[in-house]
Amino acid sequence: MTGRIPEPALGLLREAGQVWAWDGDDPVPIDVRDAQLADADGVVTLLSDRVDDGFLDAAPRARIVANVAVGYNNIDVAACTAREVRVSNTPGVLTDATADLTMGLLIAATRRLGEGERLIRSGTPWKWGMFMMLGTGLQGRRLGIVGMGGIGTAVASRARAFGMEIVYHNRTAVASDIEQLLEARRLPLDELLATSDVVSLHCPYSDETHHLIDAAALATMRRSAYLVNTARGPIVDEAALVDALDDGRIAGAALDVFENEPDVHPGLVDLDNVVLAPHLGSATTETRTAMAELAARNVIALLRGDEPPTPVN
Ligand code: 8YV
Repeated sequence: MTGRIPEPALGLLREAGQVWAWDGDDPVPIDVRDAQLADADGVVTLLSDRVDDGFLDAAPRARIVANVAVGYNNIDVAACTAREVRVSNTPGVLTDATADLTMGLLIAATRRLGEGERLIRSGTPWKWGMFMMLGTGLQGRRLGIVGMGGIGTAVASRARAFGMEIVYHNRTAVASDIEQLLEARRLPLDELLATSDVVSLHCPYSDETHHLIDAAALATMRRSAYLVNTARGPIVDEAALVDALDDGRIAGAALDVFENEPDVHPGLVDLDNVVLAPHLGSATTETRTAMAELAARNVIALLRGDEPPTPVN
């Protein structure tokens, strides 16, 4: 294991075999990692590990790479498949936590909670005012969801409870009973961007979605609209977003992920109309434990000769 994972998952792996886990706070040094990979039959990886040919060369015995994340853009899946190395991820168990955080960010942005916090903590004198720090209500507003998988759908059902109208963009339509339940409509991306009051990103990151939200996409959004990103940073052209926020071409943004994580574009830090969170989408004790257990179960199943429960390849 390239990093520490919650104890219940570690326990599952220890019961099943011999375990080595990097225990440092900094990323595992490459030479230490490679010395361990040399004998590993399975590897548990984190979002911060790049699993490429170099990594796989160091792990000639590995038969599975179990990523503790639903996103697996840190893994060269084709390179793994070419070497008959299985890859698994952790879908499902983090859906609610990520959808909850998305709603938190959405409300923080539209109700200016970050600005309010900073005002009070700065010691600036303030008093209640009829026109003080007015935000935007959600009732009757349109939420445009880009990527209507498990997390996008869970965000939609929460947003319905806040009285929002749902539109979505996805390669395929969601099941008609879910569409009906959410009263959701599938739209082309440009129409979704042009008509939504809040745009929330829930698609995977790939070559296809790199800078999906670029200057041109931002220009089609309403001046009163907000962008929320709890998916992956590079889906958004961060420099273009800073320009759009700076010029008031959109009203605000709330971001849990960044283009060059953990670096954050300095322009974002300077802006008041953006809420920033340090990749907390799945960060609850229960969820991280469930993710790690699922990764452990994938390794154990494969090494016992069974099909892993949540394979990617
Ligand atoms: C995690 C995530 O915080 O699952 C994902 O794809 O981005 C988050 O749930 C992270 O990946 C933990 O490694």
